[in-house]
Amino acid sequence: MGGGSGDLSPTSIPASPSSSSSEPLPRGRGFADYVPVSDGDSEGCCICDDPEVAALLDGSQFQHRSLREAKDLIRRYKPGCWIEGVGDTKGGDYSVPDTTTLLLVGPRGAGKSALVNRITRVFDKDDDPFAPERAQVSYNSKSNGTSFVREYKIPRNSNGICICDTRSLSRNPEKDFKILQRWMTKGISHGEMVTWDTDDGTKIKNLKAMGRQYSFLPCKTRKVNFVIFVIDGLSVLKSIGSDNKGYMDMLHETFMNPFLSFGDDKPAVVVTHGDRLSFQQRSQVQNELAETLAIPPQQIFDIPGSDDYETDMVVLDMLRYCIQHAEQNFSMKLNNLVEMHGRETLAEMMARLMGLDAVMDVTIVFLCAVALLLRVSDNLL
Ligand SMILES: Nc1nc2c(ncn2[C@@H]2O[C@H](COP(=O)(O)OP(=O)(O)O)[C@@H](O)[C@H]2O)c(=O)[nH]1
Ligand SMILES: [Mg+2]
Repeated sequence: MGGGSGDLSPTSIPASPSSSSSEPLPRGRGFADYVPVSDGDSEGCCICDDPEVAALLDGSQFQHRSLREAKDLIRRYKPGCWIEGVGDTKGGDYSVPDTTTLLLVGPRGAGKSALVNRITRVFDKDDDPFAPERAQVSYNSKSNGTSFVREYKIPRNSNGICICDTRSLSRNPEKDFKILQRWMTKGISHGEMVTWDTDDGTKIKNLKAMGRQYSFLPCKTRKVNFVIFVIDGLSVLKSIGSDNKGYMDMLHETFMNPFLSFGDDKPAVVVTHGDRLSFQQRSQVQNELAETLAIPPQQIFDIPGSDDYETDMVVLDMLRYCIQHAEQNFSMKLNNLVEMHGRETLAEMMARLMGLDAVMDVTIVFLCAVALLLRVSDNLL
């Protein structure tokens, strides 16, 4: 519980090295708000010969430290360690998966696969700066895009978090609903071929040939624990400026699909292509999405393709948000449910028996009265 964030404390947002080119968007409290607390001794210290202390007082060092701490928080993550028990429950009462699974959903070209690479890059910078990209990103509109479900562990070779990249939504939300419902209720597995009703015979034949290596070895089916809804900010901006509201309507209809929500928890929204928009345009897109999807701006994460401190922080902030919400929605263990419901059922049965008791008492009194009356009437006759 608490995710080990106890050693972090909120202070002001450190200045971004890229703030001149892309100012941070107005956001809620996130990782970027967390920097190590100074012990107070440094205040008033004007001359400092100790290079370590000097480095700490230097703003860029603060940035590195806060980024490192945010990364460490995700690296240390194990499913179940951020559960906040509710009612009388505690961590052990929940059915915790071996890996917390996040599902990427979004229209074609929104940047789902690019997002997998962007997230991986945040950790690769420390682990293997020359590691190749993992997900196949579409180069242009001729590309097939992603047609098979692929899971990616975050960071590479770890076990805590798994992100599932999927085929893009079609332009027909009703067709998407069927497959989304299946993933959200029955689970999703690596290598699964995703077809739409609109795919013709040739397309399906080609997909089968492309996915031949997955055919005979079905991978583990994972329960989806939270959803990341990816949206291309550029398309939103174009839609705002035009009379055709088809794109926004499609986003709204899909986002509101009840199967994508966990109780009241709607998916986290990631906005891509921010590097191709000005600061004002990014704010405009964020406001429009908050309005259309009826979610607070804090649930919208503006993650452009750019590779800078600010972007890394938002990536980590988004991961933390998703994991926290996934953990809040882990289901309870069956034996706990049986135990809890068993207790309730027992109490209910007892109450009924007590009720029966009263009925029995009344019946006995009634029968005694009848017997008495019969005897009295016998004597009289
Ligand atoms: N400039 C820019 N291009 C992006 C960004 N995200 C994705 N792209 C590009 O958009 C195209 C579609 O991305 P892709 O990840 O394949 O979309 P998907 O269909 O949702 O998986 C690719 O050419 C990406 O390089 C971004 O944030 N900024
Ligand atoms: Mg893709």
